[in-house]
Amino acid sequence: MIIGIGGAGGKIASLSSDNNCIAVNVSELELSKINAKQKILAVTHSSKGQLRGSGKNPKIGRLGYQSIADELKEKIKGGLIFTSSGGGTGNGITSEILEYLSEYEYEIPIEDKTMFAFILPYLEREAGEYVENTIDFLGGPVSSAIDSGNTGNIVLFSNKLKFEGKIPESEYNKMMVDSFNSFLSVPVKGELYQLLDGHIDFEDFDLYKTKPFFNHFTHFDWDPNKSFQEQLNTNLNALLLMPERPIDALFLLELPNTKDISKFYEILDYFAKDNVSPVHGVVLNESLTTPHITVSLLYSRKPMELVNDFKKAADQYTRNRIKKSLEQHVILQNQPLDKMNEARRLVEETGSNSGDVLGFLKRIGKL
Ligand SMILES: Nc1nc2c(ncn2[C@@H]2O[C@H](COP(=O)(O)OP(=O)(O)OP(=O)(O)O)[C@@H](O)[C@H]2O)c(=O)[nH]1
Ligand SMILES: [Mg+2]
Repeated sequence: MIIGIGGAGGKIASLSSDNNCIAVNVSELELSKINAKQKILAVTHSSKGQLRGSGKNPKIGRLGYQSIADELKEKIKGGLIFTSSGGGTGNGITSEILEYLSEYEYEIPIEDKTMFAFILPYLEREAGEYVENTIDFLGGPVSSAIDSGNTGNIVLFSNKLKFEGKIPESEYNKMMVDSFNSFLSVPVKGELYQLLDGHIDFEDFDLYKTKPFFNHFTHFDWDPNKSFQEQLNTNLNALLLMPERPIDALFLLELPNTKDISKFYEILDYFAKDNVSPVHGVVLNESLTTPHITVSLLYSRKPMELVNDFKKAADQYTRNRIKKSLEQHVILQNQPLDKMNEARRLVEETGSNSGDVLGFLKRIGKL
């Protein structure tokens, strides 16, 4: 199930599921504006918060979580959560969920893992509170959840392009959803079209989605006669934060004919430099005129690096206030990554997953 938490989360979840989602908010007013299959109102014990939201204060979101914790813990299993990182409601409630997952005593079954998509603010144009809340969120609950290995993929959307490109909110939300759908359509295409090489099915894709790393996905027309590295670098997804060197990858190559088929080995060569053997499929899609590739890179970041990525995405914009907040997080910098690698190995060893991705994709619509 797709769950949207807070203002941005609710709008984007609703759009990506054709209104077939769960919207969560402390604000009755915001909930009333969203089309969703189910609406969950969290109780804040403050009449202002109940009507208007947390007022950029994650503590209010966290308080609200207490009233809906048991219900949410069930609903998030095997689902996808959208939330912004800057406001009070989405940040507060999702922080509690991430902390619950981080501290969970048992191993979370693969089919119950939750995927997350966060919408980060643009430093240069958005309110200071949004920025500070995001730094606390990335450096705290997000990094401990990643370290615990108990989440699925985490997608880091940024509002940078929205502000720089002066793109209306509804259009930008649609761009984000379309981009996500192109990644989610990989196993559908893998089943739909004639397979020429490699193999991608729903089970492979499900397993990939449950790995506890950041996911950067993109898609572009592929020129078999040009360097893959260059093409990838110029076609990274401008809606997402930049990725690091991948620790895992997946791609689906659609060819209009079988002429250049052996060129796909060069893509494997590119990933081999990082000791990555991507899950991949090469299919025949005769409706195309040029080859098209959908690629996903999984990468891991330490908390401080994550916060730095966020800063870098906003063109190294510095403010004393931000620097101060960053300094408070320096202590987290040396957290070992071993736990993550161990989690990764465990995930890889536990084999395939039988979650209902097709149903999931149908709910998202457009596929
Ligand atoms: N891309 C995008 N960003 C949005 C949208 N709505 C809000 N945001 C961003 O989300 C952040 C604000 O968070 P909201 O989701 O509105 O806040 P909330 O979780 O409802 O929390 P409170 O309103 O403080 O209770 C800012 O960075 C906004 O730019 C949207 O529809 N699309
Ligand atoms: Mg709100």
